[in-house]
Amino acid sequence: MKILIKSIILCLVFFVLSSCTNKKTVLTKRPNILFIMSDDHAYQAISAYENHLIETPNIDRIANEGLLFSNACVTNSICAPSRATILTGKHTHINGKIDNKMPFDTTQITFPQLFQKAGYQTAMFGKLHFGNNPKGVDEFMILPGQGHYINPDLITPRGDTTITGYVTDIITDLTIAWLDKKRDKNKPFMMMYLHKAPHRPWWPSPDKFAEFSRKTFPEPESLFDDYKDRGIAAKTAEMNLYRHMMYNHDSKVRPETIEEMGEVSPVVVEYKNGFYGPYGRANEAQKAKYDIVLDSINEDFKQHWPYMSKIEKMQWKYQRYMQDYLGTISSVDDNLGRVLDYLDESGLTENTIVVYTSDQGFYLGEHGWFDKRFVYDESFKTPLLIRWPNEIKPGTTNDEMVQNLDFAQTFLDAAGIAIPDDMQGESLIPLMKGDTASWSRDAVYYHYYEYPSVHMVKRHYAIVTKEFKLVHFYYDVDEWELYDRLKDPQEMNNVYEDPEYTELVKELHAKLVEMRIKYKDSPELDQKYIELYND
Ligand code: SGN
Ligand code: CA
Repeated sequence: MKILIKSIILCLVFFVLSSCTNKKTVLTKRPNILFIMSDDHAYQAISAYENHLIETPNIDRIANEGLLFSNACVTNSICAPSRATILTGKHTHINGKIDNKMPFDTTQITFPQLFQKAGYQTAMFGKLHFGNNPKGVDEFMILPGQGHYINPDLITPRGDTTITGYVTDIITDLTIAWLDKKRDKNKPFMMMYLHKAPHRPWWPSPDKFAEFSRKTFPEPESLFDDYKDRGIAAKTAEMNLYRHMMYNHDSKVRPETIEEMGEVSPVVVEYKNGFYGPYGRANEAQKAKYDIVLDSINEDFKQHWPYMSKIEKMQWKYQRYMQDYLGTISSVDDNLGRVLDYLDESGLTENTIVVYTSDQGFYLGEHGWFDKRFVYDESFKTPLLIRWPNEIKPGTTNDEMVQNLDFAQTFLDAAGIAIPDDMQGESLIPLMKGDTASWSRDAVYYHYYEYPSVHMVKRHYAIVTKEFKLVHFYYDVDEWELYDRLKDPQEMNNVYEDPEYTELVKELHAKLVEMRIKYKDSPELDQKYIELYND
């Protein structure tokens, strides 16, 4: 009898304990998601990818403690379309946000709405650059449009406000404050922490401006590319450092210096009348700090520019560009460190998926360019680093063709939320857990539209595998390009007409047709978007 009672009690204790544990498992199982995205951050400027330009120890931490995707890419290498793809899990020809100008149909479902509905707490801080306020977020403070580096204005559900300081620090302060003080600690969260940096015109904080303006950076091999073995699109794009990068707006030569020196070109003419980009927003104390560095840049320019050859001008602009671009990234990295430390200190690290990415890549002087848009690697690829303790093996790398198209499904899958049937990507969870065998995708689809427009990159679509890239510039030209990604990683030779590749070209053409059908793109849609754009 005693034994029976004892076992009943034991059973009861076990039952109570196990039901408690179960409950706890259910609660803690739903992971938090911290989605971190910067704007125009090239993978060449993350030391986990390449370390010839900058050390980014905090971004690298995500890869060291998690996974780095070496072939991550976007569907359309420009800001708002990339964001629309991320939010909807659909290609831009389906969600309609084909370029930065076309409005987004806000009746479409975006993934934060699904998280909110599923009981997640949702928040967004920083640069959305989408044309609309976000849906499905409990709390947001976003920059209007491109936003400002200095003393940024912010849109909030309670009205607009302006905060004094440097944008990257401010976005981080807001993010940490929400995590620490405002969220309901009994619920999982999905947080979007979105940087403006390192977007043009690349304005660092005063201390990084001082630090980085003293550095010299190695030049890329293709800085003086003459686009000889490429098509018309590469030859006519307006993003060459020598020809199109502005001395005042981009390189921070003062309008007064330009006035004084006479024929300095190219410059943005209206800046001559006193307005000077982010500097114009700075208060006197901030200006005083920037002035110290601006004085020395301008002095150097006055002394050397009149005697510089074309090559030296290109080199001078490249150094100025890298100093400022990388200076802004150094702030992103420091601030990310603050967030990762906060997760550690508050015990959130273990159950939080941390994702670092950019809305697309960027040219850092490769092919003589800045900006993005092309399907050529530096802007087609985007950084993607993910940490998920106990699920992702630390220090792993994956080279599958994954896209920003996959993010929504990945996050929903991780949270156990049903994935809408019409999303067009795939969950990356199997790859994140090391299961490459079940991954069947061997090619991705790309389509860029915004033309004619700033930088004049012609419309094109493409199919890209790990080995090859077949591209069609189809708008006011009809040109095909093929790159052998393994033999020619810098994409200097279009081998479309090379007889050695005839068979492969045929195969890729057929595959591209299949792919356009699979993703529901078509010549009719191409035409529709040309007409809408020209309206
Ligand atoms: C601005 C930039 C361009 C940039 C576009 C789109 N010029 O027009 O260089 O390509 O934004 O960028 S600037 O003089 O205003 O800096 S995107 O990230 O929004 O797509
Ligand atoms: Ca961008």
